[in-house]
Amino acid sequence: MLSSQQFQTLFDATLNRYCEARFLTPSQLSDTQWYQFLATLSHQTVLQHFPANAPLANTRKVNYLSMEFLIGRLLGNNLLSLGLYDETNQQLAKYGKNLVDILEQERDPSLGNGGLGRLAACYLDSMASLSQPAIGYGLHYQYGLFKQAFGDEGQQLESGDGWERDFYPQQYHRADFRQTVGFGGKVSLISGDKYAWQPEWTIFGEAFDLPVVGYKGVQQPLRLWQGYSESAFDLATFNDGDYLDAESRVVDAAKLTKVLYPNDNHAEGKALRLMQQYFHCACSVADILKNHLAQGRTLEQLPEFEVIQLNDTHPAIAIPELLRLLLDQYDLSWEQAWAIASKTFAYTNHTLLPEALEQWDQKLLTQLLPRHILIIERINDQLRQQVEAAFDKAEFDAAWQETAVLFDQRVRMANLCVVGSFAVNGVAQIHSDLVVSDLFPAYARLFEGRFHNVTNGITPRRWIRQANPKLSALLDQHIQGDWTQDLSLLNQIEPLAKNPAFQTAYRAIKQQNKQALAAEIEQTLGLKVNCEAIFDVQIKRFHEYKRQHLNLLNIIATYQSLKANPQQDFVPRVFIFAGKAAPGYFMAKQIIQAINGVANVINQDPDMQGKLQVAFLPDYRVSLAEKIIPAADVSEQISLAGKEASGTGNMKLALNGAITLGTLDGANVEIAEFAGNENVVIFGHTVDSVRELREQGYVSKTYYEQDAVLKQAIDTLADGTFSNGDTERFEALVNDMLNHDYFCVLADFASYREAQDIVAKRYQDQTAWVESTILNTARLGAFSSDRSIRDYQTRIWKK
Ligand code: GL7
Repeated sequence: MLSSQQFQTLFDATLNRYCEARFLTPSQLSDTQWYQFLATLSHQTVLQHFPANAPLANTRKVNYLSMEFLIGRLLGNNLLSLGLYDETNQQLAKYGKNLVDILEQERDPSLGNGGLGRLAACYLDSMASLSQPAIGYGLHYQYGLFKQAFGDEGQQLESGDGWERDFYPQQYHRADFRQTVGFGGKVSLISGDKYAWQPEWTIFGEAFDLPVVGYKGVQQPLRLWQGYSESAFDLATFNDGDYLDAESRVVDAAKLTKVLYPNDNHAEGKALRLMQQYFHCACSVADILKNHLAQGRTLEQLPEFEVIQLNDTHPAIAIPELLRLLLDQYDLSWEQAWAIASKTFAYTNHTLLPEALEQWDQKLLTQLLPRHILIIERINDQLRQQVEAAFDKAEFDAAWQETAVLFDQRVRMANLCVVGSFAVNGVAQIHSDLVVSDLFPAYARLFEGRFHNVTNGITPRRWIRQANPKLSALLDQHIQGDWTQDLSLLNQIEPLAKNPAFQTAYRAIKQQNKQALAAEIEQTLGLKVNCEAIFDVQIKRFHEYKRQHLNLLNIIATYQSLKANPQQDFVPRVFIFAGKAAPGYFMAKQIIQAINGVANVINQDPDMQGKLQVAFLPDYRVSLAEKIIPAADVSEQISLAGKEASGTGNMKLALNGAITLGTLDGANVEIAEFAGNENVVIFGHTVDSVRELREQGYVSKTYYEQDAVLKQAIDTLADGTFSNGDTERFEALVNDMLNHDYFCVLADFASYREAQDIVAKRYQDQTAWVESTILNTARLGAFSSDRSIRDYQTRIWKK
C-alpha cells in the first residue's frame, strides 16, 4: 500500500501530466476534469498498489454469475477502501476543491435493475473485504438501465444511458481473455453417446475487468463480457455470395450486449435475452475452466476448488454448458461429467412470483442451442427415474409435475438449477421456508439437505460509511473497534439509546441529512419541503406487489381529511418516492403517473404547505439512494406478505435510523425480530391470512363499498381531481383496484391507515422516537453483507 508521502508525490506528478496534456493549469480544471483525473489516478493506484487475489484457504473460489451488477459510483468507494479518502480531500483543498463535489461528477454504471443487481454488488464488496477469493461474471451492457424523467402529465419518460460513452476509466479491456461462443447449427452423433456440435455462427466475448476494491482486503475482478464479431463479415457466408446476410451477423454480434433488459421480477421470453444468457454463461464457464486447468488441477478437482454461484436462474444455462464442455471437449462420460457439475453449482432463488420464474420454449432452445437441449433431456430422464424411485405411484404425477425440468414443451430454469446444484438457498428466512413449502415441496423430499437460507445483507462501507459520513463519525466516536469491518459492533451504542447527549447528537445528524435532501429536492423539483415533517420514504422499483398505490391511497385519504378538517392535530409529513417502472409494465407506469398527479395537486394547495407534501424524485439509482436513505424517518416496506423475497432497502434504511413501516414479508420479519417489535410498525395481512382471504374468494369491491374513506380516495382518483379533469387517465388503475386487486391493496388499507396513525403519534414523542431509531442502528448489525457472505461460506461454499 502507498504511504501518505508516496501518494502525495503520485498525486502531484499525475496532476501535472494531466494538466500539461491539456495546456491547462489546475485552477482552470472543471469539476468534470478533476473527476477524470482522480478516477484515473485511483484506478492506477488500485491496480498497482492494492493486493490482488486472495489465496485459497479453507474455502473454494467463488465464481459469482449474475446478469446484473448494480455497482454504482466507484471513485468514493475505492478511495475509502484504499484508505486515501481523507488524503485526497486534503490534496484537493490545496486547489480550493471539495471531494464531495468532485464525486458528484461520476456517472453510475446502472448495470442492473434493482435489489437483485445491487445485492450482487454488495456481495462482491464483502467478498473482497473478507478476502474470500471470488470473481464476478456479468455482461458489459453498453446501455445500462434507462434514464427516467417525467413528462408534463407526470408520465414516465425513458432515454438511453450510455454510461461509459463519455469517460469511464475504471475498467480495462482484457484482450487476451477473449472467448468464442457458438449459436445455432446442428448436432451430429459420433458414436455411442458422443456428440459433436457445429454452430451456425459464432460471436466473440471480450472481457472488461472492473476491479472490486475490498475494504482493508483485496481487489478482485468483476469481469464483464461484451459481444463482438471478429471480422466485419462472416467469411463463409460472404464467400457463398450472401453478402447482406453476412453483414447482418455482424450487426447481431454488436446488438447482443447492447442493452440490459429493464424487467425486474418479470421474465420476458425474448430470443435475444436467451442469447445474452448463453453468451454470459459460455464466456464465464470457459474462463473458469481455463483458469482452473492453468493451475495444474484436474477436471475432477473442479468442485474442490471452485464453486459457481448462480444469482437467480438467469445464468442457469451454465449447467448444461459445463456438462457440454466436459462431455464433448474433454471426452468425459456422462457419469463423470455429472459428478463434477452437480458438485460445482449452487443456486440462489430470489423470487416466488410465477411471472418471474423463467421458462424457455423448447423449440427456441433447440434452434439456438441444439446440443444443450439434448443435455437437458438427459438430465430430465435421469431425474424422472429418481422421482419414480422416491414417490409411489399415487404421488408420482403431482411430484413429476412439480419437479420436471422439461414439461409441456418448456424448459423450467428454476428446476434445472435445483437439479443441477448441490445447494439451493432463499434470501430471507420466510422466503426460504416458502421455497420449500410452496414452490418445491417434492424437491425438498427428493433432495434432503439441499435447501438453505441465507438472509441478504448490505455493505456497511457504501450504505453507512460513505452515504452517511456524519452518522459514521458519531459511531466512530462511541464504538471501540472498526464497525465497518464488523457491523455487530454497532451493539455498543445500545446502552446510549436513552442517553440525552447521544440522542441529541444522533437526532441532529438526521436533521442535517434531511436538510441536505431537502436541498436536493428543491434543486430537482423546485419544491421546498418542511424539514420538521416526517420524511416518509418509499424507494424501490415500481411493481404492483410492492404496492406503491397503497401508499398513494393513504396520501389521498390524508389530503381529503385535512381539507375537510384543517384544524385537526396533524403531524406534518413529506412523502418521498423514487423508482422506475419497466417500460413495458403498463400498470406500474399508471401508478407512477398517479403519484405525480396527486403530488402536483397537493404541493400546489396552499392549505397543505408545510403540512403534507409529496416529492417524487426522478431517475432512482444508487447515487440517489445514497442521498435519500440517511435522511429518512420512515421506511415503507409494504409489499403483500409472501411476495417480497427479502428486500435490502429495508436494511439500509433501518440501519440509517428510519423506522420500518411494513408487512410481515421478506427480511422485514427478521428486522422486527432484531430491532424489537416496539421499534417497528407492522401492519396488514400475513402469509397465512392472505391464503385464507383468497380461499374465501377475495372481492376487493366489498372493502370499497364498506369504507367511506377508501371509497372517497379511489373515487377522486377516478373523477379527474388529480388529472386536470381527465377521467380516463387512471381508469386502468382504478378498475384494477375495484375488480381485481391481486395484491390485496384494499384489504390492507384500513390496517395501513392505523399503522400510519401510530407512526405519527410516536413521532410526536421525539425522545422515544430517537431512542427507537438508535436501537434500529444498534441492533441490526446482522444485516451486513459480510454476515451473509460468512453464512454462504459456512453453509454452502465450505470445502
Ligand atoms: C429480488 C427480490 O424481489 C428482492 O426481494 C430481493 O431482496 C432481491 C435480492 O435477493 O431479489 N428478486 C428479483 O427477481 N429481483 C429482486 O430484487 C429483481
